[in-house]
Amino acid sequence: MIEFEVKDMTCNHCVNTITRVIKETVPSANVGVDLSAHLVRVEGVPNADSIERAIREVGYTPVLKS
Ligand SMILES: [Cu+2]
Repeated sequence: MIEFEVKDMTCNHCVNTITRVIKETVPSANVGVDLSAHLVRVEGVPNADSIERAIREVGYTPVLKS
């Protein structure tokens, strides 16, 4: 499981945008979001890099948590 903190994810619109772009990047990914904690959890992706890049490309600032 990969986990990002995305502090500028602040509402359901952000959640929808981020979830969509992750699914566009890896259609089989499982995405879980905790909006109040600003956390995005992704399962089923080969590495964090492409997901991190995709989230940045739609305007957010993900920080990979280990
Ligand atoms: Cu928002």
